[in-house]
Amino acid sequence: MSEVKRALITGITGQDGGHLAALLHEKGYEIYGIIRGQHNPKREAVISEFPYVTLIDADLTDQSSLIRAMQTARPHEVYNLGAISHVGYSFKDPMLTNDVTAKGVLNMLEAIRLTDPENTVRFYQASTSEMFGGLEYNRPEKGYTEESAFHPRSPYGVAKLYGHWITQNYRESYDMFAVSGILFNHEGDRRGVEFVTRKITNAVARIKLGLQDHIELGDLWPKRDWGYAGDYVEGMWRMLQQDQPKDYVLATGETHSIEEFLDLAFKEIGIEDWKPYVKQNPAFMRPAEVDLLLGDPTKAETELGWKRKVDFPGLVKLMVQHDLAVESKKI
Ligand code: NAP
Ligand code: F7E
Repeated sequence: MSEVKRALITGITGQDGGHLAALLHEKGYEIYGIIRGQHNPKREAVISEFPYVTLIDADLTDQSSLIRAMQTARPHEVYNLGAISHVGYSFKDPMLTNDVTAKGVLNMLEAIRLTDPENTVRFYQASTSEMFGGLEYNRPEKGYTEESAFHPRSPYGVAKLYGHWITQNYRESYDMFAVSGILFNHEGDRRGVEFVTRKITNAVARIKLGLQDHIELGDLWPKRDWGYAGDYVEGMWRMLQQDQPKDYVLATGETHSIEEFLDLAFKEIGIEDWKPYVKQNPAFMRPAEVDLLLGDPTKAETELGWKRKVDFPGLVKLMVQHDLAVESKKI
């Protein structure tokens, strides 16, 4: 009988950590999740929703804690999803972003190397479309691919680019099975309310229920390639099941503005003109913006057999309906 596969997930309290834990559980994995802080407010929620996950106290900035996590979990696969992941916040705390989102990747890779002399552990790094940066002169017509040039526009994007290159460097230097998924924006019912899609669907639900009368946002013209997070964790897993370690873009191949997201979200509650409900607030604007992101997922579709299932209207509907259900329980 073959051994049960063990996975270690950093970022278990985040959006993707939840989707990935559910997916790996379905696949029969023994799952370990890294949680940080002596009083993490999300600890109880993770325990109650994912009772099959063994939580390990560790922090991406503390390498000794990662070594202990490796010794406890003895994983076959490590998914490094932990990060300071909010682009706007990364401008406010660039040093911490660097420590967690950049150096944290190196801490995790070294912890693996030190505890895995047989070199059998497979490593997934959560890279991002923010490494491309938009910009007219750096934009391929059919969307960014694994070969496109990078031009990050935020401390977050710069930190992620370090994580991307150090992962590639460990693959080339030590023959590790270490890969990066270059994922474009993915959203859903687990998305944090600090991100624009969930902020909108949460507000739309509350406006419908009479719990608030408007929403304050930053720039509405940027465009993103928005998919559903549940589809994307399947792609992460597939990357670690390949014969060869390679990097892959996961994207929908479509791009939409925040205005288009607002259109669909408000239509879902029967409002055709959202403008009276939206106020612009410079506090939510960034020192440098990524104007447009569009990914070309051809390599993942061809080699991994991966394709997104939820389309843009389906994503907006799913999120608004979820928030209506959650917010109506508060009345
Ligand atoms: P998320 O919801 O913001 O979750 C981030 C996770 O990182 C949380 O569990 C957080 O824990 C953890 N974390 C923060 N600082 C840490 C530290 N010092 N040590 C250990 N863990 C720490 O992010 P997500 O949307 O699930 O994204 C998962 C990963 O994919 C991230 O690396 C993100 O940058 C990347 N990514 C996301 C997208 C997207 O559209 N969602 C696209 C491309 C790449 P706490 O709960 O304790 O704060
Ligand atoms: O912003 C604009 C904002 O914060 C999207 C992360 O998961 O995806 C995410 O990064 C756009 C930007 O996501 C508000 O300026 C307007 O143009 O939802 P977001 P993001 O910056 O694209 C990438 C791929 C990641 O890797 C990241 O980890 O929306 N925007 N008004 C706003 N954004 C926010 N958050 N809040 C606003 O009020």
